Amino acid sequence: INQIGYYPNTTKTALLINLSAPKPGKVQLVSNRTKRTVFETGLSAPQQDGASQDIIQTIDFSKFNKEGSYYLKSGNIKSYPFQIGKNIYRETLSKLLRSYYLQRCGVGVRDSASGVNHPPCHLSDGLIAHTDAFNQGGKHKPAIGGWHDAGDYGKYVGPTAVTVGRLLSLYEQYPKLFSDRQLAIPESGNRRPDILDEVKIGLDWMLTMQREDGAVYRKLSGKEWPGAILPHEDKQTRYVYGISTSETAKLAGAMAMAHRIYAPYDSKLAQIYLKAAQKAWTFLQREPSAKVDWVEGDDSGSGAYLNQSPEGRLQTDKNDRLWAAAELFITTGNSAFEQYLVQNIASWTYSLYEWTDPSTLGMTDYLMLTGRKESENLKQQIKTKLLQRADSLMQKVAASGYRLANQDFIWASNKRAAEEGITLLHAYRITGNQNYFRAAVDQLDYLLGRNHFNKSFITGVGSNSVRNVHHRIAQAKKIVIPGLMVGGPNAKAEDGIAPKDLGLLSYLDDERSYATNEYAIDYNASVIGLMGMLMAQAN
Ligand code: 9MR
Ligand code: ZN
Repeated sequence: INQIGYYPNTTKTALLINLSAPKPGKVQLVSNRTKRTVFETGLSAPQQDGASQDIIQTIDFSKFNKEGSYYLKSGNIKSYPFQIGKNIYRETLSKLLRSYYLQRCGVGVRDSASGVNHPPCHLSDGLIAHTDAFNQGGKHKPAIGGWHDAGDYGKYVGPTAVTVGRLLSLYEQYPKLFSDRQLAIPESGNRRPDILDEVKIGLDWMLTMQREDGAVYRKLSGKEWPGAILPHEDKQTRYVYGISTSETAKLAGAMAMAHRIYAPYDSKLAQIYLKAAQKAWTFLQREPSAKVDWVEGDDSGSGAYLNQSPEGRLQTDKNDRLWAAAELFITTGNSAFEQYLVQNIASWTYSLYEWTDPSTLGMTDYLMLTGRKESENLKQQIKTKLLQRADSLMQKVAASGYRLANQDFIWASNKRAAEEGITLLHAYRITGNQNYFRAAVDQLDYLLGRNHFNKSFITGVGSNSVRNVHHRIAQAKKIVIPGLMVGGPNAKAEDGIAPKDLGLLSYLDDERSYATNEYAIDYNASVIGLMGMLMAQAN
């Protein structure tokens, strides 16, 4: 089951997996309060799921729509309890969002609710790598603040930018999901929605990674991966690596969005964001092809986050530039940016939103936010590509026992499930076709427990959720930090801990499994995006 629950007026399915005969014929939906059966339904014929080899039978209780707390019963098998209700995700959404506060760097975090507790960390960030003798001297580039990327303490412009982009886009589409005092963070009570206070942490750190000429450094980290220590105990020298046109373009996209979204609250700040975006774009005009300053060894103590070919060159930054151009057009109305889109749309494919390619966010924003008649042609092309993508996802969902739109069981497959769900919801919004909506629900059902492991992939959410996340603070403190989504099944299992080559089954709830059981800021952003869009469109 989805361990949180189901909306009253849409699809509700649970799965029975790998039952040995004899299979029970009927399934009862039982009220938790009265212990009475309130609904009875059958089981589908067994279907084998290709990605796991599991034999799956579906329980469909969509017809039942009364709010309340229930469980499912089939012979002597009982499910965890779950809700049917209109507001099932409210608390979970806040939990997911609040995780960013716990990732803050450069400040002390004292949080009794989660047990995260450490003094200010990484206060010397950072030294520009390769400026002179790598270990002595070097130019200082103050870049304190921001969020630790994941279970590690690196800070990276790529994932920060796509995180900010996903969260701001959700806010921009559905501001009513958010409010001041929603997250109990230090800024709560300042009359600005807490989500904007939290996203500002990421934005302001990205500003520090920009050079005077507009170019942006890629990342900030030490040369060695720290052990399971608290962040303030990580005393190694931290370096600023870069410059890259990819990160420069991603910063432009995020800052252009930030300008229009923060303007009603703080016009001075909004101006700073716009200037940063424009400066970045100006730099890109001077550097029309993809370029990165990268030296062997740069990635020794941090994630590579490099869209790199074997020769060490950036493959492309075109999709980053598209995101930037779209957001700059929406923000400024300057037709030069729209022209850039017109020139590049033919070769563009609608793909999955991630740090290697954030272009779909720009294109869907353009679809939603551009009202002019002159834009119809471009919008039509974006729509066509989006719906092609959505229809290919629908085929994957139909062929999958777990009804999964993402069949790439690689690093961060859970994030991919969430992002494909978002694409399906865009298709639903455009067409009104309920099938897309239902398939999007399927993706969240999977993440929240309707899967092989009978486990919710988000800590502290659901009756049986992942606990042993690869996360240095959690490991050092021996705590479970709530509201973190882990990467999930990854057949390559690069950590050598989770089982390899098992598709959907290549996953282990083990803190050593960084390739399947780590959390990252951009994973949470994707599931927040999916959940928030569902919440806004469900009722
Ligand atoms: O999420 C990232 C994934 O897309 C990459 O394939 C993988 C390998 O480079 O790295 C993942 O990001 C990790 C990063 O490298 C370091 N910080 C933790 C991130 C989550 O595991
Ligand atoms: Zn830190």
